[in-house]
Amino acid sequence: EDVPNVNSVTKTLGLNDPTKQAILTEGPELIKVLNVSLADKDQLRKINRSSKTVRFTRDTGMHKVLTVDATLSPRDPKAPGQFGHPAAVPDDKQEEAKHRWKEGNFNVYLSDLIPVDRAIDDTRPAGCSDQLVHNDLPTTTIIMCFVDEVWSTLLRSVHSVLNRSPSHLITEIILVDDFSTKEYLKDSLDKYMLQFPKVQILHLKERHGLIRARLAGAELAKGDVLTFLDSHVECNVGWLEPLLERVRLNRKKVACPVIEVISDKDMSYMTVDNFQRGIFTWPMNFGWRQIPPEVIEKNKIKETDIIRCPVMAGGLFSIDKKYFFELGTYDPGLDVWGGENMEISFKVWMCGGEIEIIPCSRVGHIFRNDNPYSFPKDRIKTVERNLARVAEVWLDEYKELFYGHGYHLIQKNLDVGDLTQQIELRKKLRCKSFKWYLENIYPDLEAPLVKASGLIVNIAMARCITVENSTLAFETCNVSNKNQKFNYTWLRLIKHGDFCVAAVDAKGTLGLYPCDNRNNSLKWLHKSLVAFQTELMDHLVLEHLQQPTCLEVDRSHKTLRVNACDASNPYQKWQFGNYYAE
Ligand code: UD2
Ligand code: MN
Repeated sequence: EDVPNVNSVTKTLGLNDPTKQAILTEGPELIKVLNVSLADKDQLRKINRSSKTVRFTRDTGMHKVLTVDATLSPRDPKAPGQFGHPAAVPDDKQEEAKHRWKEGNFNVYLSDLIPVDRAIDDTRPAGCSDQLVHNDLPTTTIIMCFVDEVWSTLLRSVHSVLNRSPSHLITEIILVDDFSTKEYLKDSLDKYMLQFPKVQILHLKERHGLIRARLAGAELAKGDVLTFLDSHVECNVGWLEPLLERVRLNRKKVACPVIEVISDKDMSYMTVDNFQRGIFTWPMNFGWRQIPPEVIEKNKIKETDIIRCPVMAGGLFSIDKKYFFELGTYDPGLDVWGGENMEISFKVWMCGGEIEIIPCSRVGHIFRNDNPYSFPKDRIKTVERNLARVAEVWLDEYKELFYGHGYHLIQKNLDVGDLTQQIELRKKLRCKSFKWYLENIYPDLEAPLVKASGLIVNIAMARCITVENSTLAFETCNVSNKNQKFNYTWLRLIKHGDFCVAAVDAKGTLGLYPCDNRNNSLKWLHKSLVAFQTELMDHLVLEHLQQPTCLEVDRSHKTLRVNACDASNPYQKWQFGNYYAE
């Protein structure tokens, strides 16, 4: 019993989808199930009269991804940059263009020259336009936060959403102005956006930083799904439905588009290589890594196949709103910029979700060499502090790798602030361990818990350091002797169980001390490329002392002690049994 069309009633019922099933019930009794396209008021009235309650449930049918693109026949096909082609600065405007670069750290002059609603090529892999998505996709709120964004670029971002998204799926577009200083981002922006009822602008009263600015937007969102975007993007045709389809499939899937490149120099829209995963290297630097060709071949991975990612880039993704709040959103203690992509990625994976790149969804982004806005505090310190918060909450024992690779972080004595709530949250959500994450989600990351281990052999004498009744001796090496086994940690301790090798008195006698990561007198420099003297690479250097002091064997007594370092003295050269990293 198909019923044709009605929209206004959908609204009174608080439903956004044009096609639903009407389930007619009387008390608990099911009377009838109808497929209704809710555009026909009369039909709806009839239904309402004939039953006590009208309940609407999912229409589980599917349709081909909609090719919504209001820019397909552009008003001005000859305009610069049209169709995503490169634009050029006229000769007599070179100076001006150069001058304006710093307004956004990209070619602002050209951005202003090209249409705010330009057309771009459909860069989706073959097959994407034939894919099916469900009729009852969840709705989404677009959240775009910005600080001092370039006018034309911000507008182009908004127009690309409006022009290339099925409007029934967009509940609203929330622009969060993170306390911009530019005048045009106040009244003029508000005025301009009046023509688009779906666009709301939230002007923050103080600088929140992108993390808390996104959260301010999320608090207002009414859609089922949150879709975050940067404020200098161009959404390509068919970008939205494939993202929402994944979230509909499983509300714990976090869906990211392929991020394409809008050239900072000529504003051209460029596609990127397929098969890229979001990854990180120590100390938590985000990067892209191509899936190796042999893996693609062996597993017959297609260009349109979804790619699971250890981490996301950060800027562009769709997440179920309820799930985002269940996860405790972002750590609101993260400041300004950076690290939040690591946090949300670890949180999602370790607490039951998944992060995916959806190749049929493509969004261009202007990558810039430097942030075009100011940081309230030192930029580097801000990012390091954010990352350290993430490491402290999510990395478990692996946080030593983070600090070991960013060793200066420890020396700086970073104040990461209060973490109790974040740690509580992780417990409450019963999230898995970082070890689980490494083994299951990112097995190709090298993450040895220690830098070196095993015997500590003296090169000149081929004898080994040995623990004897809680003191240290020097004996014939024997790989099966447990008393000769040590770990050299990322934090530069030489550990034997819970005890650490140390110089125990002023004479330089060697002994064991209870380990303590904060005790600098327990730290030895060894085989570290970043060490202060490369010729001492094979030495074990006590780094807390003014004068480099090295572990050595006293030739006559064959005992251990520390002494002034001497690069050519083989009695000061040591080798561990195994090395796991540089
Ligand atoms: C990437 C992400 C970005 C974010 C960042 C790490 C992409 C494409 N971009 O760097 O979204 O995850 O890594 O934190 O994945 N903004 C504010 N307030 C601020 C600072 C920035 O609102 O205090 C806005 C800014 O205007 C922009 C967005 O936040 O729209 C992201 O900043 P970005 O473009 O400088 O970051 P990006 O792309 O270098
Ligand atoms: Mn950006």
